[in-house]
Amino acid sequence: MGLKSTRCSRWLALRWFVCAVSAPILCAAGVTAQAQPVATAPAVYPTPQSLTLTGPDLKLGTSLLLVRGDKVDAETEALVRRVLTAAGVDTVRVVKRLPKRFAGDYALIGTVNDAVVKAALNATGTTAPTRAESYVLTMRQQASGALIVLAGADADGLYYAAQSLRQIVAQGRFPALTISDYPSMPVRGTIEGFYGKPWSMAQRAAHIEFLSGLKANTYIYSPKDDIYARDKWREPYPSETLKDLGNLVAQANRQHVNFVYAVSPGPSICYSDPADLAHIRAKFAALRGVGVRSFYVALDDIEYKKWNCTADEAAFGPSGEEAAAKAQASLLNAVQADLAASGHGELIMVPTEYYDAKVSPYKTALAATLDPRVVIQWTGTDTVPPSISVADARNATKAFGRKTLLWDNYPVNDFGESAGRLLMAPYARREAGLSAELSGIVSNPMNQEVASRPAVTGLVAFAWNDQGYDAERTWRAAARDLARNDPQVTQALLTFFDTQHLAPTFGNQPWQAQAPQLRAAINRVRDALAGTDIAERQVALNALSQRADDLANAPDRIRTGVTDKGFVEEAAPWLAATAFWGKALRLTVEGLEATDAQTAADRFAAAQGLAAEASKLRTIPGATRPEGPIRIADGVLDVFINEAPKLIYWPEKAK
Ligand code: LTM
Repeated sequence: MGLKSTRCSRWLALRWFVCAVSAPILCAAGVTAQAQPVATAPAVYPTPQSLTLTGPDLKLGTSLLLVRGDKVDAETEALVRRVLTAAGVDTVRVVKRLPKRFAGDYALIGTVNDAVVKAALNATGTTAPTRAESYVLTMRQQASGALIVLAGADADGLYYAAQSLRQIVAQGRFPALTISDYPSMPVRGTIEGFYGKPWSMAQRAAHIEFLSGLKANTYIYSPKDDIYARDKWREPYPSETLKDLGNLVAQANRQHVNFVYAVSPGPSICYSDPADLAHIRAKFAALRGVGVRSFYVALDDIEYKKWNCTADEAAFGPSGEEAAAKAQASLLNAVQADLAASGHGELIMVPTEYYDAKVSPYKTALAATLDPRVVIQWTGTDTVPPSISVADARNATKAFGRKTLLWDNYPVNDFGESAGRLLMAPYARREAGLSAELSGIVSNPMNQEVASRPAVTGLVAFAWNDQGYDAERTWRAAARDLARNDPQVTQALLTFFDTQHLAPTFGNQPWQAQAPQLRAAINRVRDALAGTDIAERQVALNALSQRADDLANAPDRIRTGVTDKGFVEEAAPWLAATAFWGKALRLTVEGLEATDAQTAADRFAAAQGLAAEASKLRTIPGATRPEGPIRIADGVLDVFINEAPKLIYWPEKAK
């Protein structure tokens, strides 16, 4: 549906709003025709650094004249054209420059190096974007038509301007505004760095496309279970795999996402052996052959207190943390020198001590000997930390001798505490201000690619604009994206996400609580039952009963409403279990509302039967490691269903 078909009803709704809320007296006096619609700010994620409304919404006709700068890439132009089509434009004619006198609608796309862009920015009094990846998007009335200017400081910035335009137009409006935007952190994206079944090439392609829509610029390929990257890292990839990786790289390049390839030689490397350096060179050369320009050496989760070969003892001295750091640095410096000599690309590494920011002999030796151009990753104050503050990052800068790139182990679910869980809470507890101390953040996602998106959306939005980041709003926006803007499907997803809200750490204490919304509804019932106000009791039970129905119905609504079937497949056992638990909760509420002992006992027993059925469901075999029973709002729902019979007392015991 284009803009035009919705404009009339929106206008009427807006006029009603103006009359009812702002000017009832004027409306009563019959002067409604003069009321101006109130323009409102559209939702753009990540939150732009600056968005200013400049007038009432614009109207776009069906034909438009397009001015292109010299080096607009095909992907960006195609995206802008798709957006214009979605906005109801059916004819786009390319012209050389903007006219002196405007008639009709115009769009201009280009970078600040283009004379046409400079002229347009001057004419509209807009400050040109200068920082890397920055852009300006202006939509305004110009004479009788609309003028849309997308100006990037560079090709990336221009692409992001087009992505912002896409998001705005998808909301069915054409607001007059100026967005001036740039990323707070240079690196934003994902590291496919989990244990268990790697993503398929199709999942990776979908993920890269998803990242590009959020102005994220990095995808790091580092699946722990790719044998050619870790266990058998010396062996070359089969040509088919290499070809598939090349296709991904090409897509990533088109969509302004940097594809970084990581090798993990740590389990068996002999640092001093020239043959092993040659193996790394050969691996990277093969990947360079299919278009990769950025490389990574992963040295996490390896033994570093013992050498893998006796030659290393001769080269670096007795084994130990400090010697390991020096050996790693010597290898990485050689690889970095290769990359510098090849004239493009960068090197990233994750060290063996990645899980804290404490100064140690290993980190001190690494900081002192590793080429300062090599980017170092760390995961926070723990492998899965409860929070990350600016002070933590500052400590990491000190310990590693350079600004670090955060590897955020969220929403990854490959460790014991996360068995049976999808991690669907908002991205939270990262302190605003981290952009001053980090070069960026990449998320380690779940094996479930689509289900990872709500968390990744939050992470990349935070990395884009940490000061302007709103965890809850971004989370709801991510649900809306999955629901393709359908409000009921969005609500069903948020109800489901609440049951998967627990985010474990490596210890006993989770860093995000389980099912906060459901817990609040249950606690309200507990409090009401403890009190004497019968009306309040009924209100609380009604609310919980509604919540139970929402839970029971959410799976079907998600199955039919979420168009990305990947989500439905990945979440299948969780959706099945949610339906059971929703019905079990409903029966529990009925038990609490029952007017005789037998009915109450029957309902409680039926609820527990369904809960037992739900508890038998397990994760999809082979999909996640570790596997386990499916958890749905555990510690909240199961506890309440168990305890509910004890919350009321019947004088006659039911049989
Ligand atoms: O976090 C790092 C640097 N390495 C591994 C990851 O591969 C793994 O996915 C996470 C979560 O279990 N933990 C790690 O230690």
